[in-house]
Amino acid sequence: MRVKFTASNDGTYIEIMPALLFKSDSDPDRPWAEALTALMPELEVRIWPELGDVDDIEYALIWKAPGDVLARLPNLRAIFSIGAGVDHLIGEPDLPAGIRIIRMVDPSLTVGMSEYVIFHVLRHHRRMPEYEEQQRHQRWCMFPQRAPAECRVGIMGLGVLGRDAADKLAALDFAVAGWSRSPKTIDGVESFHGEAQLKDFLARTDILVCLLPLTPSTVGILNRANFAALPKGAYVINAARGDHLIEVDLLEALDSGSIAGATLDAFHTEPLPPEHPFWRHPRVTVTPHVASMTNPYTAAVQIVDNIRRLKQNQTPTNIVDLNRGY
Ligand code: NDP
Ligand code: OXD
Repeated sequence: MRVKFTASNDGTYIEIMPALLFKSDSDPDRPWAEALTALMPELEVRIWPELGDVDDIEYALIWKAPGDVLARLPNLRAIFSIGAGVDHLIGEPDLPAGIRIIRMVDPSLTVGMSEYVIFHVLRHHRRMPEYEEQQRHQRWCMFPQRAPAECRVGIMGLGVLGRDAADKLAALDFAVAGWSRSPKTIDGVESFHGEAQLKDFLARTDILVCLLPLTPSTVGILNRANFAALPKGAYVINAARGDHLIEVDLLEALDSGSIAGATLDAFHTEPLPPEHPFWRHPRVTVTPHVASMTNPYTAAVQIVDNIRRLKQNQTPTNIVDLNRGY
């Protein structure tokens, strides 16, 4: 790390903080600059494309920045992802080698995701789309209601987000299981792991929730073979990435009745093109990649904490393992 000093008013020398570059086409820059400098007033936040002297920039906070933007920063030490997912970075061909990538772990992002998952699980479980359809026809008909303990929710991915959603659904009395790469022991949640246990996990799942990172081993995991392993009439919630889903396989499974319906928050092409069949499908609920959103005012805490760690040559938290891809 380079340390620069400047003369202060009282004649002493104070250290100049390196700068952080912010770049995102979808997140407003002002709240981020405000939130970061409230916690670390000496941090200079530069907003793309105003790079200034690139030698000063040691940190980048980004969402979907082309790798060549980062390759222009000779003294870059860490890249902070505005989102929990880092697939937007890892696939970048010009990403400078050897720079640590730090993913977003933020309490309000976690709460927001659990809220989304619980809402869509309950909406399906309590048959709300059917009651809404009835209301449109002034029809009064009571459907049988299953207890939550009879409804088996299966969460793919038991990381920061999947674990929180699993705990909260279990507290609501749902029969919850999770599937991850490594085994887990979680009170009230049945744990499955690895390729070998995937089919058993799917076979016991009435509502499948995808909260996996997008990596070469999870791309296309919501596919025909895995839909066929679910009980007939299962429901699918994809709150992770569009490329987890083979869209035509879902449309086929919906048409055949093997899948009863789906809530989809992320898509292969975003925004979802107007002609896409998901928009008009009666059993598909579309949300525009809003399952959970990073709140700058809470998320800035971990970024500033990690900048402090880096300055003190300590290991930052939430570093992405580039071999695993998450
Ligand atoms: P984590 O890295 O904390 O957790 C990932 C989980 O997935 C871990 O349990 C991991 O297993 C498991 N996993 C990874 N690869 C495999 C595999 N091949 N087979 C089985 N399990 C696997 O991620 P988060 O919980 O923080 O976030 C998950 C994803 O949610 C993000 O990557 C992002 O894409 C998405 N997201 C979407 C948002 C939206 O608004 N739509 C908002 C925020 C996030 P193990 O525990 O064994 O390592
Ligand atoms: C994320 C997202 O990864 O918002 O955080 O998609």
